[in-house]
Amino acid sequence: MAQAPSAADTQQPLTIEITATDYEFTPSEFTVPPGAKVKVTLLNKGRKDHNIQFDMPDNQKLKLARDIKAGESMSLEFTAPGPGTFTFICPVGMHSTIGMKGRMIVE
Ligand SMILES: [Cu+2]
Repeated sequence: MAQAPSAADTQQPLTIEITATDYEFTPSEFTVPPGAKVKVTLLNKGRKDHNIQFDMPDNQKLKLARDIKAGESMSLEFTAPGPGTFTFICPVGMHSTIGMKGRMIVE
């Protein structure tokens, strides 16, 4: 009889969908459990290019492989760190200073 796959093998990532407009993320806050597999999909519904960059522990920055254009979407997968609050921003131009920021709460 075949062995059942372990929980780790079958764990599906938690999918978080975030919409980028000029110049806002919706939602701008989400919560995930520590150590969870997370898949963030950014959908660009603005006119400008956008990206999403997470400030992770140890000064690590995680962002999409490239800025995405209007109408495009792209995903980023990572493992949630330990408990805490982690900011994310749009690293394109000055977008973060005019509103493109949010936070990921790990708890
Ligand atoms: Cu942007």
